[in-house]
Amino acid sequence: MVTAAGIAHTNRLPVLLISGDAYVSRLPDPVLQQPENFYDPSITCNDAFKPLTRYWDRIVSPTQLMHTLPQAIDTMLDPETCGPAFIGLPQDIQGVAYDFPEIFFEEKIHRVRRPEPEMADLEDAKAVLLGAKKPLIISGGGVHYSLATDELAAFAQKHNIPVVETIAGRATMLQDNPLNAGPIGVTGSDSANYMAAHADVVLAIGTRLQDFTTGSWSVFKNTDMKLVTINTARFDAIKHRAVPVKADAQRALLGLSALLGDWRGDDEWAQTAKVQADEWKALVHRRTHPQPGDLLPGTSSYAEVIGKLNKSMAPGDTVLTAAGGLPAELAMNWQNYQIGKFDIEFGFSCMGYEIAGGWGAKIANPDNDVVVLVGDGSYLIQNSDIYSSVLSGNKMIVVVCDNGGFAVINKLQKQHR
Ligand SMILES: Cc1ncc(C[n+]2csc(CCOP(=O)(O)OP(=O)(O)O)c2C)c(N)n1
Ligand SMILES: [Mg+2]
Repeated sequence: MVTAAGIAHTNRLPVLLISGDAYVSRLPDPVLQQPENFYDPSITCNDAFKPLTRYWDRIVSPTQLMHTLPQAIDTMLDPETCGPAFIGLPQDIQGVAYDFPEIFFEEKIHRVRRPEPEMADLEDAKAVLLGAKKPLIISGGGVHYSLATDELAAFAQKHNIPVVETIAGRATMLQDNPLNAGPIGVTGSDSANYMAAHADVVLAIGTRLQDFTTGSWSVFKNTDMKLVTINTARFDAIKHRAVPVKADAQRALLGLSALLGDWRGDDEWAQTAKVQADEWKALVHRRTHPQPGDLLPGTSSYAEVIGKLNKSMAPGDTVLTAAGGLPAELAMNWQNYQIGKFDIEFGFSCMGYEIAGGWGAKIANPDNDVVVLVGDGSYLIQNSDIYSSVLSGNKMIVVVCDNGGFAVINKLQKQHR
């Protein structure tokens, strides 16, 4: 559960974690599986969730639930604070009765908020963009979370700005959009990284700009590059001396577009994005269609598997992976024939997410197929999840790519000898 909390925290996913906790009375201490902290008896195992949750509480009186449950729910649903919430229920308190008021159990429909941008922030962002010769949009996972993919495409087209995608932001723009310059970063494309290297203004939308996106800040080569951000979270919006628009991505794109009016980015620059992306697509085609002599006889490559999947999946089908060599291969080689329906867990790149994640994706998309890509190493720690998914009647397709071990780790070990 702690690992799951970490993944949810990093990827900003709402999860409510409820766990038993040590006796508040301490009379039966120590009970089985109670590690006992020597210097602070109020610390229990559950304190391990604190760095990995957005809301944490230990219920030492049932009355506290009247405050804590609404706080936990709202924390998970607020786009700024969204992430896991934790509630610890000590063993003796679980047995304490309390006459809750009936009103507490009334059904409540929650609406996910869309924070509006402040005009002053939009004006600042506009001023920077108007000075841009080579503007570039980085589209992150927040664009998906905000359901802002239509607004992204409209904004990019109206203002003639090339777009590159982070891993979480993959499939926010269709592949055949001439402004789509590919995935950025360490596991990204030469085209996107070329654009990032030359950009003078970067508009980063719904991204926390993690190291695989920025290549540990090596992808931007223009020392005068200016960063504008759109993010619901202040924490992300103000990173790296950005000019921040702290707002929902959809609302901010609409607001900024209205302010920019007919302003359009440079045609030659936009054309560069297309030339670069076409070169990249040719390379992807070559990688996904190995020629005789490229591979050992009788073997296949990750890229080839991904290329075949990409072609064979029906609209509405989801592809998903998390750890090993597959995230990079999928991020690089996937062509966005549809928006979304694509999930690489790369906040942690956590082995163990794949099949459980696919199971969740199937629950969310019961009418379509979910294809889970998993390495042989990751498969070893989660094959029993398949059993659970079958028991619950959620069919998924699991593609196990067996390269005889922890290949990515082996490669890293050898490279850094
Ligand atoms: C829970 C967890 N433990 C350890 C790691 C570190 N790790 C990353 S990839 C990997 C090996 C994965 O092997 P496999 O699934 O066969 O993929 P391959 O590297 O062969 O592509 C390990 C141990 C991790 N990402 N997650
Ligand atoms: Mg392997």
